[in-house]
Amino acid sequence: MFHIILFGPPGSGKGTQSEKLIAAYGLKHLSTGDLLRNEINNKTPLGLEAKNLMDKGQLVPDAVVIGMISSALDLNPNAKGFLFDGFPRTQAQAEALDKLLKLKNGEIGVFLAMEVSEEELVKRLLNRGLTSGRSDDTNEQVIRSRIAEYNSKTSAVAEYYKQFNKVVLIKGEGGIDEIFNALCKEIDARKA
Ligand code: B4P
Repeated sequence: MFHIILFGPPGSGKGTQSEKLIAAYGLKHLSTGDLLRNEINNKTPLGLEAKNLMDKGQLVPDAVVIGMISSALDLNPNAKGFLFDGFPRTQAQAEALDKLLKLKNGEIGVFLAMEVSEEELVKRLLNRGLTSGRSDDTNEQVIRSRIAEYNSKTSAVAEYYKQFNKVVLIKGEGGIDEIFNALCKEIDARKA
């Protein structure tokens, strides 16, 4: 089993590239953002709590997202491998993921970190907000809070995986296919 973490700030292309990668490699896509939006759409108590935080650009508590990922892993015992998109976002989440994978005799194969400038991120997300219906994409202040949350809490996750030599930096600006090809090259080099 080969597991991938697709990492980067909000708007860096994680969701966009995940769709292409799962089609190319037959992986099971686990996006904590999608799982949370599903809870919000179903108006569950967890969804109501998450919406409150997401609308302010803040992270949802670690215990909530770790619980969601743990259940998703259990629900997919026959997956060829997982593509983690938007998870882990804190060191506590990273440590929990490593433990969960170890229980299944697995580990992360590669940590792909996409790098995009702040101005490009804001531009992309405001643009997506015109059509996505996502309340966290329509307000520039909220977008900047999400980026600040990434810089203060999430970027350190890359440092955590550097100690295991798993981190590869990918230029996340340019054409979608060009970026996809760069991601595939790194995956193929490690999968073989
Ligand atoms: P997520 O759902 O993970 O969303 P995201 O980071 O905003 O978007 P993503 O990075 O996938 O978007 P993409 O670039 O593909 O998180 C939402 C919220 O959920 C978080 O703020 C947090 O509150 C909460 N949350 C989620 N996971 C959590 C966790 N683990 N712990 C705690 N809280 C958590 O797309 C952006 C736009 O860019 C699109 O319009 C796309 O078309 C465009 N784009 C993509 N690639 C491009 C390119 N190369 N050139 C031009 N445009 C491009």
